[in-house]
Amino acid sequence: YTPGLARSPQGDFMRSTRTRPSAKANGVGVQVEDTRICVVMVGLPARGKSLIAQKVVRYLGWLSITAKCFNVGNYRRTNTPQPTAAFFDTTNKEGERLRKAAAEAAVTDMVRWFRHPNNLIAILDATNSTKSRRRWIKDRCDAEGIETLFVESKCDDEDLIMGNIKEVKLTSPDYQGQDPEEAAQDFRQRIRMYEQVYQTLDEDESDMTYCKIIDVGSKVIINRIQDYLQSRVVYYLMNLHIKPRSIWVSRHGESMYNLSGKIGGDADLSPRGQLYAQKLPELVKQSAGDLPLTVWTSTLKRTAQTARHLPYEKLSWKALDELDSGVCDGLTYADIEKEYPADFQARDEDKYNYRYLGGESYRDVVIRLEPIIMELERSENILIVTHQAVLRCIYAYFMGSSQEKSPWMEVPLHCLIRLTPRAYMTEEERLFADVPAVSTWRAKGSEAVHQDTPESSKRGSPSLKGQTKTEAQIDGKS
Ligand code: ADP
Ligand code: FDP
Ligand code: F6P
Repeated sequence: YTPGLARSPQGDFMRSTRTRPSAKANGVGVQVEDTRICVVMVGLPARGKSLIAQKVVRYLGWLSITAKCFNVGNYRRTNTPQPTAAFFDTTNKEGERLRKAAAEAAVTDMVRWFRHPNNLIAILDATNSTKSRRRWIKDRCDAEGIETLFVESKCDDEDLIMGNIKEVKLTSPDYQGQDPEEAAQDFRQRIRMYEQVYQTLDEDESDMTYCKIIDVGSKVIINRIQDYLQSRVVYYLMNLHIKPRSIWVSRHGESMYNLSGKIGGDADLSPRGQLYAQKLPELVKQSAGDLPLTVWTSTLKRTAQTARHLPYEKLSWKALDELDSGVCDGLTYADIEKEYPADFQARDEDKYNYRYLGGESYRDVVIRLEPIIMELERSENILIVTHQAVLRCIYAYFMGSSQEKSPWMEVPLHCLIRLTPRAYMTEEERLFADVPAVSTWRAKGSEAVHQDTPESSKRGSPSLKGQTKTEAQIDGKS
């Protein structure tokens, strides 16, 4: 018997074995399938394919669905590190041979990767811009019993494409050490080479499963979406946008329960917590200026009280309520260690998967936060006032933090975190209100230190006061 580990750490979205081919329902009402899917990106260069691929991998990883991106450009760089546009001319026989070799190497590695039973979704990130190339990939996957989902990004907005080239392509290793203006012209010329042979997904390919995203999602065409995982990926893609925006997250102000070291509950703010609530509008203004914002809170009193002076539209979500600590609700960590010693230890050993008796695990919280993430992807500037565990889960989605680390992350009270999605990564900024608060953080294997948050926790990594810091380069192209 392992306290709290009622469910396999494989997770709620994973099938339990590969020998059961049909769809089945799991404990939280989410259907999972016994499928392996190769998501094949399609489109001219600088259409956001890599950005989409990396976001999908991060989203699926957050949901414990093992996914990996195979970027053909990285394979091509091993044989041709810094090609000029002429390399991509389809009349260039040697170029064609080397590009095909790179695609072969990526597909071979991908097929090998799929042999591991936990590996479910691969993204083959290349232009895959001709019908013959796509047919070849489909045949390779069919032979291995791997489903294919073609995802095309089609966009002809010349200004947007030039903007994309300047934003991401000039820093590519392909152009390292080169003059930016010449590099931009060469990349534009590279795109022209692809334009000569590019074939958009069309009726001839109606036997294929595909999703065609036109003009950054203003129109989406889907064909033959077959199962749960495919529709999940497509639904996610339909919600993405690229408008510049930020997401601000804060824990509620210090509560009376925080002061006494108790977990859970629905306590009021302490006097210091109320002071944070008063200072929050100024802190937000300092970071967001006059940007329009919507505030999301949980349904618990301490978040509503924290948000009450904020002059923005507010929405409260049950899904943002704190991790349910079940029979331990209202106890201190010291009480739990005394009354439920085996549980206390089990939680330390595997905090992400440990489920409180009659309560939740971090894994459970991630599952219930999924609609919040989807809504966040659709939205623009949002400020979320929530709780320690929930904030860690939302942060983990944006920063790609691991399941081992994220439940232990230190998030001091009275601190506002700004997350700004950029191409291939999320930028982080932390701002502290000058209002002391108790520390609710407990390091793995230690006693809870029931004292005010020390200044060092605000200064040391990753809490750079008021400075911009990139926490994680999410699976960036090398
Ligand atoms: P590709 O892999 O197609 O060469 P990248 O992913 O490297 O392109 O390009 C990233 C850039 O594309 C970013 O500036 C991002 O804002 C932009 N972008 C993201 N999604 C789309 C889309 N659906 N259509 C056009 N541009 C997009
Ligand atoms: P990437 O932007 O990912 O670097 O520029 C287009 C490019 O990808 C090349 O670097 C890469 O060699 C090629 O696409 C891979 O796609 P194809 O195999 O379809 O040419
Ligand atoms: O102590 C504040 C609190 O939000 C509790 O209500 C909750 O149980 C706890 O933090 C979650 O943090 P951890 O998972 O580190 O115990």
